[in-house]
Amino acid sequence: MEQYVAKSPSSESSKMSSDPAAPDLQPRSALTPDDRKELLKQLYLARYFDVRLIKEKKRGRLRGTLYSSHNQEAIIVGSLFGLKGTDWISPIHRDMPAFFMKDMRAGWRNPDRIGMSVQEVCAQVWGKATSPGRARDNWSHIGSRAKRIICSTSMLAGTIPAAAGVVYADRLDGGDAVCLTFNGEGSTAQGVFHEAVNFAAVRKLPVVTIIENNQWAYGTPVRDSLPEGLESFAGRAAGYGIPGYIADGQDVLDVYDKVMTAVNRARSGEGSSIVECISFRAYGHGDHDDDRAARYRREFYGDRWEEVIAEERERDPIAVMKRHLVGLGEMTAEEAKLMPAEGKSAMEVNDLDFPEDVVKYLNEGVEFAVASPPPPAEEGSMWVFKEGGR
Ligand SMILES: Cc1ncc(C[n+]2csc(CCOP(=O)(O)OP(=O)(O)O)c2C)c(N)n1
Ligand SMILES: [Mg+2]
Repeated sequence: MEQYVAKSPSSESSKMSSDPAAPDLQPRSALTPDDRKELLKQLYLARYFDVRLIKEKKRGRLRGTLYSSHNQEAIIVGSLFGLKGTDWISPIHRDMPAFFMKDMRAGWRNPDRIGMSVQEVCAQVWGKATSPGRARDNWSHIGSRAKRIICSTSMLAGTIPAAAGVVYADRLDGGDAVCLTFNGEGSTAQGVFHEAVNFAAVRKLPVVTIIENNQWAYGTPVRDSLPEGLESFAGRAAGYGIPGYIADGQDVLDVYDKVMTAVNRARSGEGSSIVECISFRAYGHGDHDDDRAARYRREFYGDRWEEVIAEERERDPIAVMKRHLVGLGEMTAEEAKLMPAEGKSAMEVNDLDFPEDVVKYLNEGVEFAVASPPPPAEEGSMWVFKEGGR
C-alpha cells in the first residue's frame, strides 16, 4: 500500500474547503509589524518551554511524562493570537504551552490576563503545591473557569462536547464567547467526535474544532485512520454541513488566517467549523515513547526516513516565520540568522539560540516551581470522595 504522508501546504498554496477571503481581506492583513514580531517571539517561547523541560528531565530535575509540542508551536500560537481574553479554550496533552499563552497579547506579565501564568504551569509540571493540579498529575489535567480554560481530560475528543456545553451556556447568558478545541487527528476516530461536532453544527454553536494533524496517533500513522476516499480530516466537515479549513500547521500566519476566519464566523452566529492544521510530530508520543517511535517510524518511512525528517525540519515554524519577516522587509537576512533555534532538537540548542527575554520569562516559571513546596502528604487522599462525607 502506498505510504501516506500528509502534504504540508505552503502558505501560498494552502487551500480551504470553503471559499477563502481575497488575500487582502485575510485576517492577517490587519496584523501590524509589531504583531508579527510578537508572533515570532511567542513561537520561540513555546519552543523554549518544550526544550527546557526536556533538558530538565534529562538532568534528573523533573519526573513524569512529557508530551512535546515541538514543531507544532505555530498551531498553538497562531490559533490563540486572535482570541479575546473572554474566549474559551479546550486543550489536550499536546498543547501544554496553550495554558500560559492564552491571552498573551494582553501582556505576558499582565496580572489581568485571562490565561494561566507561566509560574502556575511550571508548578504543575514540577508537581508542586502551587500548581492547579496539586501534584495529582504533572501535565494537562487542569483547567480554570476564571481563566476560561476547560479542564483537559485524557479522553480523546472529550474536548469538544465540553466546549459545546460551555459556549451553549454562554450564549444562553447572552455572551459572545467562542471556544477553540484542540484535538489530534487520532481523536477524529472517536464516536464522541461525531456526536459533539454534529451537536455544535446543528445548534450553530461557536465551537472551532482544531485538528492538529501531526501524522501520528501514538504508533498509528494517518494512513490507518483516514479512508482512501477522503483527502483530509477537514473533509469530514462537509458531512456536518459546516466549513472545513486546511492550514499549513508550520506557518503561524496561515494558522492565524484559517482559525480567525472560523472564529469570526462563530462569533457572528454562523456556527462551528473544523480547522485541520497539517504538521509533523517531532518526537515520540511522549518521551517514554521516543525510542520506540524511532523504530516504528523508521520502519514506516523506510528509505525515506531521513528525507522526511529533513523536509519537516526545513519547515520549522520559527524558520517559516523568519522567512515571512525577511520577505516583508521587517527583518534582514543577517538578523534571521541570529538566535537559530529552528531545525534543531532539544539537545542541540542552548539558551543563546533564543531571545533573552524568552529565557528570562521561562526562568521565572521554573524558579517559582523549583522553590515551591510539594503538597502535604494528607492531600493524597483528598478530593476523591466528598470531603467529610460517608
Ligand atoms: C478515548 C481514548 N482512547 C485512547 C486513548 C489513549 N491515547 C492517548 S493519546 C493517544 C494518541 C492520540 O493521537 P492524536 O489524537 O493524533 O494526538 P497526538 O498525540 O498525535 O497529538 C491515544 C491512543 C485516550 N487517551 N482516550
Ligand atoms: Mg496525532
